[in-house]
Amino acid sequence: METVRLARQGEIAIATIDNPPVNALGQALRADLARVLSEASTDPAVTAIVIAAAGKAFIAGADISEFGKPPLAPLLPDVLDAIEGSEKPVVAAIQGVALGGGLEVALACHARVAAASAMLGLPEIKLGLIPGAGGTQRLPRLIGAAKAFPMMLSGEPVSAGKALELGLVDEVAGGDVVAAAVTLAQALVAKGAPEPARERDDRLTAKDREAFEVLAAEASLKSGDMPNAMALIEAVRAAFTLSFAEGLAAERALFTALLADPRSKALRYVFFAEREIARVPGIDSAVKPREIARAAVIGAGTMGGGIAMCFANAGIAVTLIEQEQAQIDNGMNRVAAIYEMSVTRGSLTPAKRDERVALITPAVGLGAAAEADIVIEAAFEEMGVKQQIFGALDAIVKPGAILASNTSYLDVPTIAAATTRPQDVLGMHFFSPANVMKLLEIVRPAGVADDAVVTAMALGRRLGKVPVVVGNGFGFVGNRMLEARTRATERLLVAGALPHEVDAALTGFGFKMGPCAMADLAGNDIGWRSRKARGKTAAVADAICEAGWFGQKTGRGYFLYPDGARTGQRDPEVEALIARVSQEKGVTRRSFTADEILSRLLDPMVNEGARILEEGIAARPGDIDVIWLNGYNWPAWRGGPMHWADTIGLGVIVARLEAQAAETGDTALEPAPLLRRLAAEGKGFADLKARPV
Ligand code: 3H9
Repeated sequence: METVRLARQGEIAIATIDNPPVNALGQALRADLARVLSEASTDPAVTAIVIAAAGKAFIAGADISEFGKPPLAPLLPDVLDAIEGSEKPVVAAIQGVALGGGLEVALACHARVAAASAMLGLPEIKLGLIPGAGGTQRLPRLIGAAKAFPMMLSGEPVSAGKALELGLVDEVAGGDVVAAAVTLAQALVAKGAPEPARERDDRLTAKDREAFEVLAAEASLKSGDMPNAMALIEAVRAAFTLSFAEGLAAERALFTALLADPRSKALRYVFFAEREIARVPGIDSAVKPREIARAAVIGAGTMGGGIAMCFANAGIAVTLIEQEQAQIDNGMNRVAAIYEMSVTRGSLTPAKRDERVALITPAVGLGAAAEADIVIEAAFEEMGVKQQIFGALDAIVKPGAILASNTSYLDVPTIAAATTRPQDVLGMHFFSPANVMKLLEIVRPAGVADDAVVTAMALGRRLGKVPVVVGNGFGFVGNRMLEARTRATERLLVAGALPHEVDAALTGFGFKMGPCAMADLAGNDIGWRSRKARGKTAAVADAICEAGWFGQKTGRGYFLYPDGARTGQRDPEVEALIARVSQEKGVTRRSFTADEILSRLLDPMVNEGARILEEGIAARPGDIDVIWLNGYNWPAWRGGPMHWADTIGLGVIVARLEAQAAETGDTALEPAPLLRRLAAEGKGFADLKARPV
């Protein structure tokens, strides 16, 4: 099928790109574009060419799925060279998004017209790359490096209006963008083609270079673990120091090297994993969501209030319900205070705040949930409480309403059993703070209707979340794996590591926080209570709680937080306490390297992830990775725990787990059968097929 259609409007040829879903520049499109342009160039009846596109995007960039495979001709830089070298003016008619290679196509044209709603950007940096088809050379020539560099460094697209202001487009079309591009093309024919970007150097002044170098120095300080910021600096600098052709070659070499970098591979893997979650194995893609116009949230604590804010922020009316007036007043005050903070910080206007607060109706008593299309229960995490609420809701809410529990650990079918409508009951596990965190685990118990799951997914997206469908099972996916890491932390502390060493290994890996600082922030008493309820112990963590050291809120936990400090300091008393625990257990403490600590923290998580896949609690390894990236701050450039394990090699992970299991006698560390099988077959998690949860 042809991906570019050629039509004529008088003497102007219009090449319309049509390569759904987003006009990515795969090989077929590159070849068709090159062929159509050559046809139009050689047609004596044609005086100018407009490149337009059908669908929601002008062009979303290079086809990311082709990266890492042998390059197929024609290469994009060569197609762009032909466009720019055309003797007949070529005008881009940009509607929707022009991203990456898509914007580079437009930059190679002799002029650009954008629809008012268009967005233009070079987001390659977010994939661990830099523009690779002339973006780093043409954009500085068009708008100056001091403006081009920040656009490429942030990867954020700009609006058509902003693009006009920058000089990136020549015109913003009031009406039809193709018609405007045709008119501009005619005007260019009349006055002779303008200089192509590659021949311009009027913007690359000494002053521009100076301003760029200041920005480059700032950026190199912040570039952290990503090598592509440095490559971007080098490529943009080449626009000043090298000829256009040499600059292009330098850019291409940097781009190609980055393609092979594991950090870029991980980011590209994440791009597709985050889109894959929308396909729920076992549910027909034709199943339609139910309509959600009004919601109710039960429980106005921190979690319930945060969830109500998610609805209000998305423009959906929500009733926030408590048992007593004083509780709902407190809850509404908390919500108001959070909105107020956003106003103070300047991220929300007072008018928007009022709009959002007005969407939240406070109420006392479950009766207020009667008209809701979805009810999310965020009450106390105790089965009896949840069952009572769901039983009562069953008699109140209208038929077809979805009943969701925001439980973090409890058995959803048992909650559903309190109703006469298990087909409408599922879990929607938000993460704290609910109005900020992106992750949403949607728990799909046996017996729930497919359209209820699809509704929860669609709603999650409306709320700006990353919704992942998971199976029912203690702690679902994220918290179950977190528990494996928490147990690993305890083992390390008993064996000889200290809290700051454990945390440093994880922050060195790329996490914002280590497990000890995270426990101190969340409150050590939470885990303590949950362990007690399940008859479990953790000698160090229990001893810290018995001393009353619950974390930041008490000024000390694994670390000391003097005068309300938010960053902890080493605490000699805690370290002595840990040494005492080791002694009581008859353990001779030894030191651990950061690498040893890392493998002891992460390998058990991977093992738990393998069990989760085996039990059908997660549909795909990628789903687990998306959960850890969006709910637990796993560094994106490491691709998530399952991807990370694949990069290490499952055989290595199996051997390390076996050694740990033998050393500690902990059978939970025995490699999961799935992990063993994949390792024995020389495969990775990436080789697994999706299965229904
Ligand atoms: C680049 O251009 C390098 C060049 O400088 C140099 C080259 C030599 N490729 O996100 P959605 C698929 S690097 C392949 O759900 P939305 C996506 O997987 C590239 N596939 O829709 C999904 O497939 P499926 C620079 C792509 O409306 C479907 O399209 N460009 C690509 O929420 C719909 O996507 C970027 O980084 C692609 N480039 O958002 C832009 N893009 O339905 C990346 C999308 O099978 N793309 N797909 O799951 C985006 O930011 C968003 O997809 C976009 C649409 C805003 C376009």
